[in-house]
Amino acid sequence: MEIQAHKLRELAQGLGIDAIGWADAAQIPVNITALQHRIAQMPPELGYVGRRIQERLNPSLVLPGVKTIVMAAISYFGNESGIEDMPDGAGFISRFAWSKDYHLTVLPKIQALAREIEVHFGAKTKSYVDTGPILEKAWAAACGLGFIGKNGLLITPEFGSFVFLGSILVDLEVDHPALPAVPSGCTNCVACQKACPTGALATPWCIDYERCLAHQTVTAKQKPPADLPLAGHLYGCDRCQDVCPFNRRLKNREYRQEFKPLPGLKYPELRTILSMDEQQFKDTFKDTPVIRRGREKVQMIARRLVEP
Ligand code: B12
Ligand code: SF4
Ligand code: SF4
Repeated sequence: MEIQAHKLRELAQGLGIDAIGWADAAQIPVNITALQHRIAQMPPELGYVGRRIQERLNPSLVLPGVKTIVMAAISYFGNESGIEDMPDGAGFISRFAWSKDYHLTVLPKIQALAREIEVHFGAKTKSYVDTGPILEKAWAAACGLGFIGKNGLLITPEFGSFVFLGSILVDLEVDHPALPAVPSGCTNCVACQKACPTGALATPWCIDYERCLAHQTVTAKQKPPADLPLAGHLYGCDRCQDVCPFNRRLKNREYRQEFKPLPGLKYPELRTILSMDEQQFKDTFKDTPVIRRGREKVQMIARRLVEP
């Protein structure tokens, strides 16, 4: 049996998925030498990417008999300004963390689509959002959902880069070929490289992980290097996306209900963050990605922002 492309699209649309595509699971969409080179540059906290490299390069180790990788994109952008309007004394939380954790909102949609694929087509599936051994950006590009920009992110022509990606491995083929690749829209643009406050994008497409504030404020275990400017960022960073022309033209989009910013999450006051005890921290960030970072590390960054 094959998956009918039109039915797959219909199921995805019914679940609120913004874009869907698929690719032949046997055609690994990365240059293996480049990938290994990049993995060798990753800091220890991102070591998990390299540890499961065999699975990343061979999806049949994840789902035996896999024929197709289905990739989904869900936009989380809405009509709110970014760090440029942040008041004095506040710290910036990245857009992806203004609402309930995407592992709690996006993953259930991807799992629901996987279940529909199983029921309708008698397939076996395995699905992930973020945490699986899947090169999600590269597969999304291979599925024709968008191109990888100089900021290192998957950019869709319609929804820009503020999208979460989800992947479904399926042991069946689709009855239509993959969508054509989306040509790079970066051309001579260097807006993201210029906007990066730390120089982490000095080499386009190859983010300097140690200099990236997303890493330093979300995943790093140690204090950020003393000479690295934090530029107001408390948790995550959106600068290389906010300036991107593919996102700038999205202005005035209505938020989807599940991604509406929760009160107090966008520009929290640093003094308030620093005065929080464990219970107050939990009450404020409950169910959001910030809770995974833990109070001590968030306060460690807040302290740096208050006393640079
Ligand atoms: C590890 C990780 C991180 C790390 C490293 C990021 C990175 N660039 O890989 C850190 C902590 C820094 C991070 C930050 C963020 N992340 Co992150 N992250 C991941 C994760 C778990 C794995 C990524 C991975 O495998 N990297 C492997 C390395 C080797 O990839 P790479 O650095 O891009 O290297 C490639 C390029 O250099 C490329 N390359 C080299 N030369 C050239 C030349 C050309 C022309 C091209 C096209 C490519 C190219 O080839 C290399 C090999 O493929 C994915 C989820 C997943 N399972 O995929 C989410 C994911 C990539 N993250 C995501 C998000 C939202 C973010 C943040 C925006 C969060 C935030 N606001 O703070 C930031 C963005 C920072 C940035 N500009 O990239 C989303 C991205 C959605 C999208 N539109 O692309 C993902 C897909 C999660 C999800 N399921 O939605 N992340
Ligand atoms: S997320 Fe911020 S620090 Fe990281 S590359 Fe983009 S602009 Fe630079
Ligand atoms: S800001 Fe410009 S160079 Fe950077 S990803 Fe967007 S289009 Fe490409």
